[in-house]
Amino acid sequence: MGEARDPATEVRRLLERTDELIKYASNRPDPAAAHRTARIVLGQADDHLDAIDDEQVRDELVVQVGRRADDLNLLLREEDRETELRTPGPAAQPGELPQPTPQTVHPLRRTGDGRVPPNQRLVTSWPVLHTGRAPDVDLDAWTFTCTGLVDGHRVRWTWEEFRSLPTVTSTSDFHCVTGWSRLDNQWEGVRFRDVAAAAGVDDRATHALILGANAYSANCDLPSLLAEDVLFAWAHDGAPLSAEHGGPLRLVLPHRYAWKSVKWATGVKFLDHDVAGYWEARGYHNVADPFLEQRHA
Ligand SMILES: Nc1nc2c(c(=O)[nH]1)N[C@H]1C(S)=C(S)[C@@H](COP(=O)(O)O)O[C@H]1N2
Ligand SMILES: [Mo]
Repeated sequence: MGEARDPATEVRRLLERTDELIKYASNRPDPAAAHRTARIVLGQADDHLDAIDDEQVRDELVVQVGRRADDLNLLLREEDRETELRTPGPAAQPGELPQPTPQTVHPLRRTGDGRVPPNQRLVTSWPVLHTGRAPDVDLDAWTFTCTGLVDGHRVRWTWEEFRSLPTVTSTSDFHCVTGWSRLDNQWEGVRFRDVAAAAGVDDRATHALILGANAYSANCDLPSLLAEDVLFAWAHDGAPLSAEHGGPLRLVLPHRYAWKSVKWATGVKFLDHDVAGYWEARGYHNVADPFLEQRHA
């Protein structure tokens, strides 16, 4: 027996192995098998995370392990589906119920505790996650636009006008689909429902698309958006929202995976039907309830 390795070193070593397996999977006769092996290796990395004493190092590795888990689960989900298409099961007998599609097994099997959704790890730092570059926003030129089923089909506010809507604070939890959760975030902003009311939303509206910089968007049914703790926020834990976290303004939608909490929000389109947002059109779940683990479509 060699000397026990430091858990952070062990996680990094296993992450490297995972990356190699993913990188070379397409050169192998059975890429899906390589992906399944990668998921087992990643599961071993995950097993060492709790033993890391340094919180900052642990958070950083939680984020890295989570990203790979999400990538792998998405790949395996597609591969499972392709296999199913190639090998259809026996035709259902009359009266037989259709069998549910097998769910991708998450390697990081941890149950939730009522407050923390299943397969999430707590972080105390606040990771930054987004596609593309954080935009440089000039508040003097900033506008927020509601379109679709609103008064006159378009309502537009300047920053000053937007800030004159009623300000509230709300404490809520934040769950990223890649597996980290940050509890007790104190947000300051304006409730989505107050924005909707000020825009004069039509009774026919059933859904909304929240728009962000760089053509990012997320969709949600309107009743869920009208909940008390859904905010457009400009401050977090007592400090103005930084540009990397979506400042000057972001959506906070606590009861959905965090990809729906659109950063650098520029407006809302109110609709009488559902339209997929950025990630929802790329294999992620349309609803995205973290407690039901609705990660991928
Ligand atoms: N405009 C925009 N908003 C976005 C994203 C993005 O790529 N672009 N990423 C989402 C994802 S996946 C997450 S987890 C959260 C992360 O927010 P944070 O960086 O403040 O932790 O922002 C969400 N909002
Ligand atoms: Mo995320």
